[in-house]
Amino acid sequence: MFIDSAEVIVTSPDRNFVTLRLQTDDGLVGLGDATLNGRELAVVSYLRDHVVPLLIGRDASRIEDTWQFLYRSAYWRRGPVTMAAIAAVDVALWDIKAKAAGMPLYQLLGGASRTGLLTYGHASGQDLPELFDSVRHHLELGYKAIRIQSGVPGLKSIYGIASNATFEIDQTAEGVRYDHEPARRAALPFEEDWDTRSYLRHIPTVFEAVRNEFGPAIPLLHDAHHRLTPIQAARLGKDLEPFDLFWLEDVTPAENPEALRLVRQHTTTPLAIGEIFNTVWDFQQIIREQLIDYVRGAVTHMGGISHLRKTLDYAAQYQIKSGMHGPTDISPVGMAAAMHLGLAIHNFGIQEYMQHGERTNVVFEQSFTFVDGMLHPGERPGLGVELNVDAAGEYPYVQAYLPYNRLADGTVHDW
Ligand code: KDG
Ligand code: MG
Repeated sequence: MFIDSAEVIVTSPDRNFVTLRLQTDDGLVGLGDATLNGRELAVVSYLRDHVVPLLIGRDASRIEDTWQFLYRSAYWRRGPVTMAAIAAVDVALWDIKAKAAGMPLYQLLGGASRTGLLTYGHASGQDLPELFDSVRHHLELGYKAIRIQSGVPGLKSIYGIASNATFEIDQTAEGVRYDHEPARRAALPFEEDWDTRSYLRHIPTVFEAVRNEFGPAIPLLHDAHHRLTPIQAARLGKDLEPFDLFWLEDVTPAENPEALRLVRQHTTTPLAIGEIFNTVWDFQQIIREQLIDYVRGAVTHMGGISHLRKTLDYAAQYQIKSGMHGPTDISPVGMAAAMHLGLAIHNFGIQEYMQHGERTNVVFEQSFTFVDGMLHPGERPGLGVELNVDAAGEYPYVQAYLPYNRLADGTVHDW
């Protein structure tokens, strides 16, 4: 079973996606997601110019060997572009192997450890009435766990609020709905504003109101999106303790994960981190020292199923669970890979699931189900996702950037 063709397909039905499509000499097709939000074309070039030529003629069954070859032969290791490119190859090869075996991929990963995957959705609002409506909407959709993001008085536009999002494409078209897609289709990144003191004062009042309205039982999550210093993060964790969060995410920036030591000393609020991490080595210390409770790594950005599985197996030894990143910038191919892995591993925690738009669901034909707040990848051989190449061709790449933050005095701040 040899790799006969390797194609990198960029499509932008509701947003940009980069997909690697491998085909073997016996006609099996494997897909891998290589989408890196706002930097998509860098991965396209990495794949087209430097990886695809190495794949043609390779034995498609040698997944681990191909991973090690791509990782080690480049010399320049790690980083989001490299690891997204390797992830796409890895996932496409797993897809092919499972199709060759005639099994859904989770069977090759050890079979199902559960009947479905608990998910969380994104509720948000500029103010409490808008937020409560959004929580109710998510409950109606079946979600059993909900992330809460709120506007902050005095700030015009901040991360995570669906009603902030503006798009060049027609987001009001029937069927097109994203909870929150932060990347905007424009030539320059959009500027948002930030004030940590206002945020720290406001967020505990939001959780108090949500608990009063919706009760103590529902698992609630929150994303601080890399904006706090360790001591600020410690205070937020402490202030949120009465509201029993499922997790508090990305409290400090990714560069110093050991900063979580200080946070940990002050709070029992569970911590999740790692959506922008790329390798097991980024997680090594914080897993070993038990500084986190959930690994946020995505298959798409962590070198694929092979490498994220190793990371999660390591985490399992320390009672740390998965919380795989699942925003809309993970394509349906990346989401399917996450679902198969999540179904198979023992230390699954929760899966983020934001739901793609209608056009995306036409370009990517999928077999997963979402019933009563639980995802399941389905029983089709492989990942259970097929790329409709003709439909993909109707939506060429559109330049889009993630926003960035400035403080009131004009200083650039972490976004
Ligand atoms: O591309 C950036 C988004 O994926 C990110 O902002 C979403 O933080 C995020 C989350 O937790 O889903
Ligand atoms: Mg996040």
